[in-house]
Amino acid sequence: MISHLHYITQQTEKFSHAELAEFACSGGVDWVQLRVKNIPYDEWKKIAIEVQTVCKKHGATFIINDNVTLAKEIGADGVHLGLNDMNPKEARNILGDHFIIGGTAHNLEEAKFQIENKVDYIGLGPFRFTSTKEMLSPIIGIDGYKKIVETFHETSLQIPFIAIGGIKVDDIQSLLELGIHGIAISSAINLAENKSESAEQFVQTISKYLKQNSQSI
Ligand code: TZP
Ligand code: MG
Repeated sequence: MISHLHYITQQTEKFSHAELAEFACSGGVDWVQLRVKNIPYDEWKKIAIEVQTVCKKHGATFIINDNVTLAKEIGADGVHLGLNDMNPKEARNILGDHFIIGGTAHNLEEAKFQIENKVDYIGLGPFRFTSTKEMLSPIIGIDGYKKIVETFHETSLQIPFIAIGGIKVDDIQSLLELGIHGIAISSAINLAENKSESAEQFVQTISKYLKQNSQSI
């Protein structure tokens, strides 16, 4: 089951990835993606094991960004792959059927590509501008999501879409109403004054929406 709320870690001046994951999971987050850039494999592995420990304690799903080898080595629950990372089919050959493989898409064509490559979910973004990611692709916006979701509804290609990029609590309803499966957030928790409380707000808002629309989180 792909969670409706994906939390993405970030190195901040004050807190480690594991500390931030702990705040998020204490607020009820049940899916954590470790997002680390430009560090040596051994350091990455150390951080990954710390975050994995937090996830295990809370029963949260643990996804590693970019690195299939590391996900396999430490037994993460899955990987998230961008378009410049390993091809999802190759990753599936290495990881087998029990790992979750997510892929990034910025538009309709890339979403089709990811579905053809048999990813389990698509991180589709950016919803709006965010400074969390460098070299940001063009903003999709609510109208862009609507078009993409509608196009897929008319086809046999079905996949959980996770909206990402600058998402706030107030965006949840309008995104889920379109048929978007869930959202991914980073700075809304990592840069919040009270991180667990912010996480809790996202969890509760999504849960309330899904209850009203008779799905379970
Ligand atoms: N891809 C697009 S935005 C983003 C990634 C990994 C980071 C999350 O953005 P935000 O605004 O911090 O939630
Ligand atoms: Mg990547």
